[in-house]
Amino acid sequence: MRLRIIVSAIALAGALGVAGYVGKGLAGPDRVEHTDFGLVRTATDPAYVAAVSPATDAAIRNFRIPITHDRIEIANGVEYEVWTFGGTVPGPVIRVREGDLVRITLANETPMAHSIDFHAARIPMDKAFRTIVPGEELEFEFIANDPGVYMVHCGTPPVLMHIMQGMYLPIIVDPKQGWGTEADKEFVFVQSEFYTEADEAGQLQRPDWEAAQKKDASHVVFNGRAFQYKEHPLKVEVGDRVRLFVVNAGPSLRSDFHIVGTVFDRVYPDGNPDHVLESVQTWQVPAGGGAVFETVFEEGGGAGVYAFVTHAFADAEKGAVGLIKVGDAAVPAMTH
Ligand SMILES: [Cu+2]
Repeated sequence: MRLRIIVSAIALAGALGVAGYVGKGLAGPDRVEHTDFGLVRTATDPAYVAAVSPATDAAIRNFRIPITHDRIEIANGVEYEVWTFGGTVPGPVIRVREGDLVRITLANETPMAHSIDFHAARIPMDKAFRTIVPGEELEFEFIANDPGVYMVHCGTPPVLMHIMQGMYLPIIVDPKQGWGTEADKEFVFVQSEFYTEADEAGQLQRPDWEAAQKKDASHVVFNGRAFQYKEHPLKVEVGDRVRLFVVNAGPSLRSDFHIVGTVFDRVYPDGNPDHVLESVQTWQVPAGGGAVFETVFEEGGGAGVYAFVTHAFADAEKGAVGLIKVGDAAVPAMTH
């Protein structure tokens, strides 16, 4: 057990950072970090914070993840009762480095049974990913030995229901040797779909189990809300190298990830740099998968507005479209 010295220090996450309460340990081999996602929620107003900060140099990382039931807006004027990790959909971004010891404390603060499944972990599911009852806490740990970007989700049956209700988050495992390039900006996109129908009053949406079984989504979204980055474009500078961590939470649809107006310099399927592909137009991220995409918005042709989409356009039409504003471009009025 290397967890010996913990120096408590409060540091609210930066404007771009991972939300949480962070206590940092001393430098050296026992560097320890604590993050409680119950204390500060990831900002979602006016849009879920897609920009991510670099990982700190901690080697042991403790995360407390509360499970909650909340009401959020999944599209303009569409409120929905969701089940969450950390109060938001998706839940908070977790970022660690290859080789880090990751310690999870899962706290079920809801009236029903839930669980958590880390795709980045090699760990017996019957222990770490077991379902916990209301009020119960579960602790487990793993070493993040596989670099990439991964889905984390509730695995309690019916899993389709727990995922369509919002129970997922991304985890980034930075490669030990780095990504091979210097990114100027980094963003996380979690694609997912909702299956909802209006209640009798036409106000609150409720889950549509039949539609979910037929994969007939009502909304397909990046980071939990339809069209949010079309209304609030992400901003980068001309010449920036942009790295995108894309996770497809599903529960059932694929993501054919594409940026209108550029070609990806690099794509790392599963987010592992050993899998590098070069000059890619569109890459499919399967439900339950992830990939890292990089592109440079070059000087010259760079300034302007670019759209990121799933190129499965029946899904893009339901909300999975966003904009990246490069330099001082005016954002034109666009239809979906
Ligand atoms: Cu659940």
